[in-house]
Amino acid sequence: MGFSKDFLWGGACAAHQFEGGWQEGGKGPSIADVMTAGSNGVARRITDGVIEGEDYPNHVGVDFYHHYKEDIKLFAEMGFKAFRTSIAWTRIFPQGDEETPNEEGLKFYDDVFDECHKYGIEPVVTLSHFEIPYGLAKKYNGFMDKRVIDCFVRFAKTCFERYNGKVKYWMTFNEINNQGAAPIAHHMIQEGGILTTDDNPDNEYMMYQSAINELIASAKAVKIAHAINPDFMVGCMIAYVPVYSYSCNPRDMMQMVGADHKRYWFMDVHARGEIPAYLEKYWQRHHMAIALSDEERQILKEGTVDYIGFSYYMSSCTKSMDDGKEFNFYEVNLPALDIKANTTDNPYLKKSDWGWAIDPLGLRYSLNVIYDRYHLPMMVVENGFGAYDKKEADGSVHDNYRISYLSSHIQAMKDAIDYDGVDLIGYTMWAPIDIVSASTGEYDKRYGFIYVNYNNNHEGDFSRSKKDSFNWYKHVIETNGEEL
Ligand code: P53
Repeated sequence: MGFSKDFLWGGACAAHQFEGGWQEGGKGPSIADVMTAGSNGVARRITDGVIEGEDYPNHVGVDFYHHYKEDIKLFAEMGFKAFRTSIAWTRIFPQGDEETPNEEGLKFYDDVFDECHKYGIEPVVTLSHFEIPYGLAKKYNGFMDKRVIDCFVRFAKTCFERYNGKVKYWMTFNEINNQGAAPIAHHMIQEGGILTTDDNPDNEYMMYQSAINELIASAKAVKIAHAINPDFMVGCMIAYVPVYSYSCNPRDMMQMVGADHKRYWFMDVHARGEIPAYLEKYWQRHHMAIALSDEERQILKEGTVDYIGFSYYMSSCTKSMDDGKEFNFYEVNLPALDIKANTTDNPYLKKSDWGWAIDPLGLRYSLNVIYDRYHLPMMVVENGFGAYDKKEADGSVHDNYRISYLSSHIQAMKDAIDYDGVDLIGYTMWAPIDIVSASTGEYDKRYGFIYVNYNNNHEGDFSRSKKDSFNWYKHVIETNGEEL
């Protein structure tokens, strides 16, 4: 009973949010390098190149680039079995479309992965985590151009070959489905490298076209990975925010189905290799001519994923709009960005300071729904609690709210294993060390077990210290999740 003996306990970060060193070792600019800092409730802006005087928090991150030995040592002290991070694409291909990779960038990740293995930590690697080269965005409008598929595949193949023997678990595109909830500029730029604006009427079409191109790129990468090493496990990465029906009104229930279709078709393609019928119908009805050849459809079929990686932070809730003739409205729930459509507060749940509904049982629900649908192994590759932490005069941080969030979610996973029999292979919480928030670009939205002395006003020396949750998580891993 409980978690398997070889369960992958660990933590997850993404290169652009914690490495810093944005121009070191020959690195080129990524899309994250032209994103300004926002704040709670204020979205980040994308600038036309790097403009002097603007605040770009990802340029420095929390300086993992120079602290990786110290940080990995702290992860090891907690007993991590796995560490999920991403490879910054622009360290390897600075502009994105070069023929040959940048050796200095490749060497950096050799060092990071070697450091992990020194402590018996298994690296779990995302290839593209909101870090598409800015060069590809500028020159090709990102994944709108099919040539960018080849750029990604070259990047993926380079990594598979180079880190064969050091990395076994891979993911292709982080939270590829966020752009599906609502084709807003922020997500389209972040996930597809498409330099668009919120008022562009072509956003929805572009979102579908570029997402399809990303899925083709992902499928090609999966095939290449297995040819290089049949033991490689290549997964997808979906932002799983289950949508609940507000009531038992059949209209609300159908609204829920429609919202699910908008968000999760990406997972259907990744796992089943086919465009779901509801999506083909949607494209037809809305006269969207999506370029997808028979040959590409075949690639999708042949490049299905080995496991489902997903993030879980919150659930959302939807209510039908009585004027609707069809039940496929957009569903989004990003209150921190003040984006809300057809979602409604769930009266049974409390929220974080950023408006994310706290719902541990929703994780058990999600594990069931996903497992029932695909029967594939699953990994919860992100789950965590962003909060304002208070550092006491003696340097301690009493983050019992984080412990309570994480322990209730781990209990939910345990129940899903013990009662529902789902196949869960790992849990990498987000994020073991404080880093820059993706949605708001803040330092003060903290997730870590490890406190980083740095804040929104760029004050601090990046020194690391342990919060109360550090020893708590260490004990969780020691007892293999038995004592929460
Ligand atoms: P931040 C939206 C909804 C759920 C997760 O988010 C999301 C997003 C988009 O921001 O992102 C993931 O930092 C993402 C990470 C991110 C983390 O969740 O906005 O994969 O890069 O940092 C937490 O609080």
